[in-house]
Amino acid sequence: MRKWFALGIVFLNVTLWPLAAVSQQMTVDRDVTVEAAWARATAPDSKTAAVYFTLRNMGQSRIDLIGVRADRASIETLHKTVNGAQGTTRMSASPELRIAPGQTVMLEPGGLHVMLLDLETPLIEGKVLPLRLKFYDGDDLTVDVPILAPDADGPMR
Ligand SMILES: [Cu+2]
Repeated sequence: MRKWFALGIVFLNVTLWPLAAVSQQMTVDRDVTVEAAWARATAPDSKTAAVYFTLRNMGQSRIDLIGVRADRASIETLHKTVNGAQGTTRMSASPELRIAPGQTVMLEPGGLHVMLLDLETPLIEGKVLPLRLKFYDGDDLTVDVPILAPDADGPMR
């Protein structure tokens, strides 16, 4: 996993087949990639954090991300930052994320992000946060999210 992240891309298969049967191959019709995952380090007393990544649907069918889980937080939600009147911003919850075939969805500052609430321990720069993505068809995917500096703008490309 770590080596793949050094390349910036993790390939994964989203399929109903048993995992062992597909671990060495790409499925033709249900493929999603997760790229450029990152999060900012948090202050010691902070209870919230945002996680960003890019999802790409390489397959032929729609992919629905229906949930996210991190062991160190008690609540995880999909958020969207919305610009309001008078230059204010607020965040609203998105129940799920639908990715059409060929579509790329970027979670990034100022837009969609995964919000972690009630963090038990702060996110430390240089460490990795395992994040489990859950898809509608029942498949899970764990992404090792690199934790960057508190003022980072994103992973180096
Ligand atoms: Cu948020």
